Order: sequence, then C-alpha cells, then structure tokens
Amino acid sequence: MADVIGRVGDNWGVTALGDTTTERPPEGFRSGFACFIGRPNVGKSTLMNALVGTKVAITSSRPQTTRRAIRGIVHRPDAQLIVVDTPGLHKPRTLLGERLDSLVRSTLTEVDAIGFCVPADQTVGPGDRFIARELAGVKGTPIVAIVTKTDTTPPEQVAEQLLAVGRLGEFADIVPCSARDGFQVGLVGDLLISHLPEGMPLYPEGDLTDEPEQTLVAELIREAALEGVRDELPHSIAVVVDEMAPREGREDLMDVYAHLFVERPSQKAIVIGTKGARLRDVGTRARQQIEALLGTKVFLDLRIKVLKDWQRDPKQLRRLGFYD
Ligand SMILES: Nc1nc2c(ncn2[C@@H]2O[C@H](COP(=O)(O)OP(=O)(O)OP(=O)(O)O)[C@@H](O)[C@H]2O)c(=O)[nH]1
Ligand SMILES: [Mg+2]
Repeated sequence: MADVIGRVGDNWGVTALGDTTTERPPEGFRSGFACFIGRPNVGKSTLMNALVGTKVAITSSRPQTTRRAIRGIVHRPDAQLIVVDTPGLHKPRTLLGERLDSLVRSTLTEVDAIGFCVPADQTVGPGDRFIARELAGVKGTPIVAIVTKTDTTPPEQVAEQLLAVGRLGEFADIVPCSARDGFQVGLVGDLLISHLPEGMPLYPEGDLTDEPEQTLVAELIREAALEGVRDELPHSIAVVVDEMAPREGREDLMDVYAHLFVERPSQKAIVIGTKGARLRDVGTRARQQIEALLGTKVFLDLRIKVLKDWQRDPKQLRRLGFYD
C-alpha cells in the first residue's frame, strides 16, 4: 500500500472559489481540467497522485480499482491543473462496468485536455485500440499520449512503445514517464498545462482534492481490503462509511462506522479469514491510513455484509452511490 495520504484539515474543503469573473488572472496564468484515461491497471491513479504530490486516489495491482472520477489539484506558480482520474475503460461485463464506462465517456467531453495512458511493459493491444477509437471521436480536445511505468522496461522497449503508441492516433504530444521513480512526471504536468486556457485558479491555494473526507475514508478501507484478494473478489468489494464523528469529549478521537459489502457468502468468508484474522488485519491497516489522513486517533467499526450480486443490481448500485 502506498504511504500516507497527505494532509487534511480545512484544506480538503469542497469550496471552489466564488465569483472571480471580475478579477483578472495573473499574466499568462493557465487553469483547467485534464483527465487520465486508459485500460485498467495502467497506472492512471498512481500518476495523478505523483502529480498532485499526495495520495488522492487509492491504487492497487488489481484492475478496476478506481470507480469514480476523482479530482486531484496541481498547483504551480503559473498554473492550476485539475487532473480528473477516471476508472479504467474496458468492455463492461456488469451494470457497474457500464456505469463506469459512461462516466469515463462523459468526463472526456468536459475537460480541456486528455492524457491517454499506455503502459511501457505491455504490448499495445485491442484494449488500447478500443480506447484510441473512442478518443478519435472526441473532436477538438488535445490528447497527450503517456507511456507509463518506464521504470519496468529497458529504454529500447520504451522507444518501441512510443512508436507503437504513435500509430494509435493523432496526439499533440507523446511522453514517457514513471510515477514510481518520478521520471518526467513534471513534464507530463507541463504538457497538460500547455493545453489549458488562460484563466483564474479554480480552487483555493493548497486544496489537493474536492473529494469529501468520508469518501476518502471509505476508499482507504477498500484499498486495505483489496490487498491480497484475487480473481473476482476485488470487483465485488464495496465500502460505505455510515457515520464519522469525533468521540464526545475527546477531540483527538474519531469514531468511524463502516460497512464492507461483498456479493456472496463465500466471499464474506474469505474477507473475514480464519477466526476473523484477515478482517482484523484489513481494519488495522485501514485505521493507520485513516489516522494519517485525519491527523487524529481513529476507532474503526468495520462490519461486513453480503449484498447479493450488487454489481448487476440497479437498486443496490444506487445505494452504493453509482448512479445512471
Ligand atoms: N513499476 C511501476 N508500477 C507502477 C507505476 N505506476 C503504477 N504502477 C503500479 O501499477 C498498478 C496499477 O496502478 P493504478 O495507479 O492503480 O492503475 P490505474 O490505471 O489507476 O488502475 P484502475 O483504477 O484499475 O483503472 C499498481 O500496482 C501500481 O503500483 C510505475 O510508474 N511504475
Ligand atoms: Mg485508478
């Protein structure tokens, strides 16, 4: 699991700046939105976190970790770039998959620039071509092709990948980078910023995301639960924080009540583990991350429930916050 998520406090607030239309941006200041798109597991969220400089989105080695469009805010002296991380785009097999794909498609139409991520360590394949075709249909938005995970392959393979990606479509730029060792992460930011319009900052100085705290906490629990589970199980896990409040008379202690949902009783048994050992372990790791996020001690009450086939059930999807 990646380390600490960064700082919290008032700076995580949702407030976008008020009416700034009467103010002029500093000379040459640029601001706007760029989204990351790509197959599941290509490193989109890790790259967003590297650009923002803190952990805004959870990441994992399991495909389809990201399930929402998550905003991370990059502050530069001459620009403010809002990166919108999206779920991996793929041929959907469930209603959840369909909802996530339509979320990605609608995000594409709302941004000033698109970062198309393809990993250096896998041959360009049908999944990448499928996305390239989608992108060909988005007219007028500059696309920066990003070859991710360059630390995993020798330079010759990276060079070949740059050529292969170049054949996928029309791109404003093609750039290799590694979020793991920081190689050219700043350059990815520069290129995306170069495609933003001139304008005022859209978020107050210091804000790193507009994700509500409760959502960040639920995601940290899901991240802890994803570690060590395989096959279909990662897809079946959802987490909802029901309540979060400081303990009465104890400003240094936050009570967090959360539910972890799975789709079948057999999955529940796996997540709980022998004599509850696995669930306890998930709770401990999640609690440590939440404490780092909130800067207080945390009491985490984590319960597990079966929500039968929720990925295919419109009613349950709504309950879990995935709307049409
Ligand atoms: N070696 C290396 N691994 C990376 C790099 N970037 C991401 N990873 C790993 O790749 C895996 C997937 O990363 P994510 O950032 O969750 O990928 P994603 O594209 O957001 O995945 P989805 O949300 O499922 O679409 C994780 O195990 C990361 O640690 C990188 O630059 N180098
Ligand atoms: Mg992701």
